[in-house]
Amino acid sequence: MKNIILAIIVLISLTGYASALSEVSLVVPAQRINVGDTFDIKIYIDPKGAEIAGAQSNLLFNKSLIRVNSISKGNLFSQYGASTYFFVTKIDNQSGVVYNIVDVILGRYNVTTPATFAVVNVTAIGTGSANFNLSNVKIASPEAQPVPLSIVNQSVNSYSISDINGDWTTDLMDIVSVSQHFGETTYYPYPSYDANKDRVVDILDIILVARNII
Ligand SMILES: [Ca+2]
Ligand SMILES: [Ca+2]
Repeated sequence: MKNIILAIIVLISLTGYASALSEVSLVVPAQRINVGDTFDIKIYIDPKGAEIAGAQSNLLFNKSLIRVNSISKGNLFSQYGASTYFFVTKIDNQSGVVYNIVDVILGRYNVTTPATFAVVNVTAIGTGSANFNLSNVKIASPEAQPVPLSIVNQSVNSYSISDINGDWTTDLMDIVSVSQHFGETTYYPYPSYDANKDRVVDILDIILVARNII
């Protein structure tokens, strides 16, 4: 009996010390992205039970594929009603870096519930696989101590509108792909074969492909 109690005490102690790392992750759209599309990427923070009061991060992106339009504050640190101070030092589309996305709670409060830290509005300007990487990420406890964390980066494929089957070229196979759905009605998020996203697959979609085939 004594051993069992001891084992339970040890187990509780271990659980207490083995706190999970806070996780900072990028969330990208589920729908297909074409060149010219503007969309949001979210920086999401799950404190995994830790009390946190502020965070900072850079965001690296492929400057030939992505243009960053704006960064807006998420609800992570204000979700319990606290005021926060949010700022971004610089959006550098020439270098492909957003410097210092920062948000901090005003007053001696903290949050423990996962939520969006910041929303990055971007436009796809080229075709290819665009990587998004967080760097210099720091999360602060209310006692101004660093909170151990892990990072989950993401990438987004950006296609030409005429590359219906997503194989990075526009050819007759893309016309075949549209023809197989000809006459169908579509719904959001629109499939690639409704190239102009007007809810019907017709000659207008075929033309968007055909004019890119020599
Ligand atoms: Ca193709
Ligand atoms: Ca259409």
